[in-house]
Amino acid sequence: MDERRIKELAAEIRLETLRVIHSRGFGHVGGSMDLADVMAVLYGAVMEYDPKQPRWEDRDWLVMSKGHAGPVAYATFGLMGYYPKEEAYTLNQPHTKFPSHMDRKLTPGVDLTTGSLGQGASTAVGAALGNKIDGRKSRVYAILGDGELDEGEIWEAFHFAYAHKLDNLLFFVDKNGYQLDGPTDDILAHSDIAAKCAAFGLYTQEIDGHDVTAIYEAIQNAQSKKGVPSCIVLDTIKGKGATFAEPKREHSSQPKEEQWAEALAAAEQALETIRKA
Ligand SMILES: Cc1ncc(C[n+]2csc(CCOP(=O)(O)OP(=O)(O)O)c2C)c(N)n1
Repeated sequence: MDERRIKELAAEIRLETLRVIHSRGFGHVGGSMDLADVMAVLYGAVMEYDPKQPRWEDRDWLVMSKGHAGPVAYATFGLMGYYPKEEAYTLNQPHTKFPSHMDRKLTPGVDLTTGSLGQGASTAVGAALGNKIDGRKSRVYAILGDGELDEGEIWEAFHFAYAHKLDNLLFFVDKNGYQLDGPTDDILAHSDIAAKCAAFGLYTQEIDGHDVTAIYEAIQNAQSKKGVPSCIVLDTIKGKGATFAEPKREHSSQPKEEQWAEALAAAEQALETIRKA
């Protein structure tokens, strides 16, 4: 992996994610911005896909089970060439192809529809099982939120994935410590998430979710394990890189125009700094 390029891509994704949400004026900044690094590694260095053929049968799949993180996916897909990135500056407008939650029938690059938390884990399991039955090498990557783990369906999906030895399936848990109503520990504490995932039979690692090299190496390590599904718990900061959202770990934000200007300028600066390094 070209670490410098992937860090640059992550900064591009952060800037683009802000631009996408800015086009609507408000939205799910927190849980989108914290995924820029894992999206950069997946789309810049790991996944097999063809932006000109989004439904290519041998592609790897992404299931954004926390479907409210649509903006970071739309930014990534635009940057990777699925469509001109400016098309996503219609976020959640009437007749847009870019709804706030992700819809496989509307947006090129979206493999499965999500938004009702928990369901993405099950559909990811189905996609991984289907690819195995069809003899495809395709891998399925599913991104879950730590608040989303409150859904019992997630644990059923883990159980099924283990029992069916789905080693073509990798779950990420975005452990940012917050959900919609506040800190995850105050709402339904999970204790040690990685230990729980491991107890369900997933080969589990926990890493800094903003360290692109650690993410890449953990994915390689996971993929070397045969006969077992994997999980990577990403320790992240909700709102990472959005000046108005990060300090308060905001879930959704509706900043004033001057706050948008400050955030966009900071994200541009962060990108410039990486480009000049
Ligand atoms: C089944 C279901 N219940 C409730 C919601 C409303 N909701 C949207 S986002 C959210 C919080 C999710 O928290 P988390 O998974 O930690 O996401 P993150 O903090 O990473 O954005 C909730 C409760 C939903 N989308 N689906």
